[in-house]
Amino acid sequence: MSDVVTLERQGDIAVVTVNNPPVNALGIAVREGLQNCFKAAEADPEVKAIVLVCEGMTFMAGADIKEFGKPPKSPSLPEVVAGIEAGNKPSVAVIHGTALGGGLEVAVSCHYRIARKDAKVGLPEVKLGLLPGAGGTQRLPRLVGVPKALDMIVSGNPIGAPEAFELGVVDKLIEGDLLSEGIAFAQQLLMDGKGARRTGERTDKLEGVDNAGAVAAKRAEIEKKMPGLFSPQRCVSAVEASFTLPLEEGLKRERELFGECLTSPQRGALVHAFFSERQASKVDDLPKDTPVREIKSAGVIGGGTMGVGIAICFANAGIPVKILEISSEARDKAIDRARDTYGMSVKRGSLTQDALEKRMGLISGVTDYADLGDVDVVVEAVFEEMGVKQKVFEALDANCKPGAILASNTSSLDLNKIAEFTKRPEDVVGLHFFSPANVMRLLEVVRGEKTSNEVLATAMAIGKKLKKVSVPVGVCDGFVGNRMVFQYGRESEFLLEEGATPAQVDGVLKKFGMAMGPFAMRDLSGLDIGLAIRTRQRQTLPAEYKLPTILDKMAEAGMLGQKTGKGFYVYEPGSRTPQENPDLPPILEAASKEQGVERQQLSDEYIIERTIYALINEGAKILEEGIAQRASDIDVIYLNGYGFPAHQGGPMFYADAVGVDRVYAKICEFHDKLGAWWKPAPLLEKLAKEGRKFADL
Ligand code: T1G
Repeated sequence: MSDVVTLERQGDIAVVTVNNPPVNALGIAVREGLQNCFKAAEADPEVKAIVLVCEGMTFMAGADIKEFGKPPKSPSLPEVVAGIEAGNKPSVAVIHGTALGGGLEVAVSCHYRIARKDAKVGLPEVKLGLLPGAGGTQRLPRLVGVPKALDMIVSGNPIGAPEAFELGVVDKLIEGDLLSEGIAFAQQLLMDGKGARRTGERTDKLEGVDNAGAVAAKRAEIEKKMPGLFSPQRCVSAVEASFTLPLEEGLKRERELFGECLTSPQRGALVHAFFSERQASKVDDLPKDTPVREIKSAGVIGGGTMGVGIAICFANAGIPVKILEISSEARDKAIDRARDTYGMSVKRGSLTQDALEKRMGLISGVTDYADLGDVDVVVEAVFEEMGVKQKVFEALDANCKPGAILASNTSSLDLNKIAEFTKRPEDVVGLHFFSPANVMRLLEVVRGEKTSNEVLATAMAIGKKLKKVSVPVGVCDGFVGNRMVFQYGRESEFLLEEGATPAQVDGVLKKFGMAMGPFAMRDLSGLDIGLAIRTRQRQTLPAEYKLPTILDKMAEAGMLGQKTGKGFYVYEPGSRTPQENPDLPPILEAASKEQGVERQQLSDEYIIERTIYALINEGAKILEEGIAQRASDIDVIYLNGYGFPAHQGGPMFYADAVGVDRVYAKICEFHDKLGAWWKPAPLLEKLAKEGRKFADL
């Protein structure tokens, strides 16, 4: 027997135990162990029933993702689950934690399932560019029906054990010891004379429902919501086989479709995104035993949208938080804003009224810095102006207890300068949230020159506690995300001067997979923000760094985006639907004329190269300056903060996919044609010349 799967007999019950930390992934050793143990239990005449249980934090959480792309090793998971289902002795899976992907497929190949009430079950393969490849697309519909199976498999989202019980995936909800509950359930089966109940043989849930209609509806939904993705439609085709083919044929069809997904480039990108997100939380030069300060309470300075969003993050994590505002009116407004924000979640059904009251109970308002004397961390979210930051940090320095973490939410100001406003620069760190802070998962953790290891480790721990994707970054203008998005936005505007329209540029980038085009994004955030940065840059940048003039012209014409009903697009009152702005063409033509540029038709490929390669070039500079630890960290920032499509892996992964040499050659061409902004990053040149990738760094 392998040591990750063991078999022991308790009376006439065989107990198969999996112990493969951290998530009992179904690597080859586990698959071999399961196959051998179930075979041995079947062959043992003393054994009347089999219980499958896992040690550690969770039931099996799926295939071992690290094995993807490597030569397959027998037994395959489909073979293992087929053997389990074929067994003649009743088998019981005892689920805790998260039975995901192959883990749930093993569970549904068992004849019965019991689960801890707080457990979750799901088939998230689609999030990795795959589909359930060990019978999940054939067996889950037999348990929950085709419509629900389609929802679960195409969304990839898990469901809680109570819902799984209602649906019939789970036969009993338990609260006690996993093994005892499993043995008791198996003994009850034997007492009741219940034997093997093979999921693959159950067809009642497939009958009397318009399965074909459900398939057609799901296909239409995918076409509308995720047109660029490769695996969702194949998930549907696999589920379709569950009611159009006998089980064996359906399983064969599933394997064919799984194979198509396994070799798709999207699988590589999505698996890269999965592991990169976990890697990003590791700070390479931080000693493993760095102490982490305990965070039992928090303070937020500023009760605007950002400040309230940050306060909600702490309350959601169960941490009491005080919002400081300059007056009692502003303080009360901030509390009302928090309540309204939660109220919208209650309206949407994603939060109960009880939970709202519980979380609001953790949020209070203060007007005096002295009231923050007891908190463990303070995050300031005040106006982006150094003078204002100075006043705030001097006050924090004078009032906060020794050891309190003093964090700035600044998105572009120099954190090192902010730290110097205090006598404790080692306790100052940047926590750059993305708006809306209580929704966006990304958190840039900005490490100042003097930020101590302990404060950095604690800041990363705060990010994890707030369920953020925390990425450590260095200090520079815009850190990583905004520094790169500036290049992308500027190039987008230059394209308008060269002949493109906002709709064309936005359309091409939406087709590439971006959540929003750059101009729709600018209209949403407000053109005045970009203009303020542009004005500052005009004063500081050398002359050879030309800037587009369209924003200035639009601002002069009062076109500031959605807030004025007119920007790159026009918006009907109360509507966010962008429509063509008839007053824009003259402004674009004037800008082209002023820049001496002949307007022309631009290709989609050229638009992608001018915008996405600008991200890549800046990302390479960020890496060589040490502002980001890894190329994959930059990908994580772009995937989680800027709507970059996960199925493209992130800007640096995309550069590797296109070919660093090809990207470098194109950037050299742009440098010759367009000047200083396109000076190739030396790292890009080095990689191109050495035939290496960003992934090789
Ligand atoms: N394979 C390998 N390593 C995995 C893994 C997996 N499936 N899941 C997690 N890890 C590692 C992870 O990289 C990290 O490593 C550590 O475990 C803790 O993870 C045939 C083909 C289970 C909800 O998609 O969703 O089955 O950084 O930090 O926040 O049809 O991990 O410590 O070195 O995320 O508590 C389907 C993916 C696979 C589940 C736990 N299964 N995992 O979250 O911990 S495809 C999944 C998760 C499949 C079959 C198909 C989460 C979690 P390190 P963590 P967590």
